[in-house]
Amino acid sequence: MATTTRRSSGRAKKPAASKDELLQYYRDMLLIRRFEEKAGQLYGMGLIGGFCHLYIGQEAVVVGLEATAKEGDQRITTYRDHGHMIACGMDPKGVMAELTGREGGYSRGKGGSMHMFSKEKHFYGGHGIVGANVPLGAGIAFANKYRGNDNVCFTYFGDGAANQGQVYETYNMAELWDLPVIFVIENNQYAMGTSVKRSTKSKTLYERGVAYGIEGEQVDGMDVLAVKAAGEKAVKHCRDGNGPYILEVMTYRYRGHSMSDPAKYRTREEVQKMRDERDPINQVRDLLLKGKHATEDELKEIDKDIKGVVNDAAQFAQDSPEPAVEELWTDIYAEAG
Ligand SMILES: Cc1ncc(C[n+]2csc(CCOP(=O)(O)OP(=O)(O)O)c2C)c(N)n1
Ligand SMILES: [Mg+2]
Repeated sequence: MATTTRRSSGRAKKPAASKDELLQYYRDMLLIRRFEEKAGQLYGMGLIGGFCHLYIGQEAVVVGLEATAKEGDQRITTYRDHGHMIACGMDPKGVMAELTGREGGYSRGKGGSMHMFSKEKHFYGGHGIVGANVPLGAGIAFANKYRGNDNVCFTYFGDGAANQGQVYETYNMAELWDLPVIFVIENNQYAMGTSVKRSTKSKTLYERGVAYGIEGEQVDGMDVLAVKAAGEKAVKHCRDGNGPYILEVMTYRYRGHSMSDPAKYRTREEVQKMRDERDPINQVRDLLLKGKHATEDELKEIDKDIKGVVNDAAQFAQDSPEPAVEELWTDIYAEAG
C-alpha cells in the first residue's frame, strides 16, 4: 500500500469550472450562510435552546465535497452539522423546525441542533462527543465493503478531534481492511478556545496517516474548487478499493465555537481579515463576475431567492407545534423484527 502524502496545489492552480457549476456552488454556499445567520437570529430571540454551533465561514468544505458524492454515499459529522444537512439535500424547513424543538423537525423536535438524521439522504448525524463519530464512519464504510457496493462514507471531524485516541485506532483498522472512508479533517484552527498551535506540534494533521499507510493531503478549504478537486481524487481512491484517504481541509469559522463563546482567544482583526480576504462565497462571486457569467443584479436575485427559502423555513419552524407530551415515550426503542 502506498504511503505518500502531499499538499494540494489548489490555490496556485485553480481548476476550471463552468458557469453552471459556479452558480450551483454560489447558491449552495449562500443557502448555508443565510440559514446559519437566521439560526443565529432565532437563537438570540430565545426560539432555539441548548447548544447551537454555526458553520459560517466553512461552507466551501461541505459544498465542494458534496459535489463529488453519488447516490448512496454516506456522511457523518459532528455537532457543527447544519451545513452538512443542507448540502446533502435535507429540507431546511425540517432542520430549522428541529433547531426550534418543533414537531416538524427531523427528530420531531426532540433532538435539537446536534441530533438529526436522514435515512433518505444517508446522513448519520450530528454527534456531540468529540471524535466519537470517526469510528462510526469507518463502520458505515465497513458495511459498504461487506455489501460489495462502491459507496464511500464522508467522515467529518475537527482539528481538536484529530488529537483523540479513537481516531488512530480507526485509522489503523480502516487501512488494514481497505475501508472506503474519507476522513475529512475540518481544520478551522480552533477547538473551542484552543488554537491548533497550542494543541499540537504537528505542522500538518493529514500526515499522521503515514504511520498507518493512509494517503492524504492538505487542501485550501476556503476555495470550493480546490476542495472539489481534492475530493474527486479522494473519492476515486476509495471507490477503486484502495482503502481510506485523509483530507485536511484548511478552513475558518467566523462565529464563536457555539452561541455562548466569549471569543477572547482571537482578535476581531484576525476574523475580519479572513472575511475580507478569504471568504469562500466572495471568491466564487468574483469568479462569476469576472468571467461575465452573472451580473451584480442577477446575484442579488439569487440572494433574494435564498432569503425567501430561509424565511419560509423559519416561518415553518415557528408555525409547527411543540411535540406533545406523549412523544416523551416514542422513538426510544426500535421495533423488533
Ligand atoms: C470527548 C469530548 N471531550 C470534550 C468535549 C467538549 N468539546 C465540545 S466541542 C470541543 C472542541 C472540538 O474542536 P474541533 O474538533 O476542532 O471542532 P470544531 O468545534 O472546531 O468544529 C470540545 C473540546 C466533547 N464534546 N467531547
Ligand atoms: Mg476546530
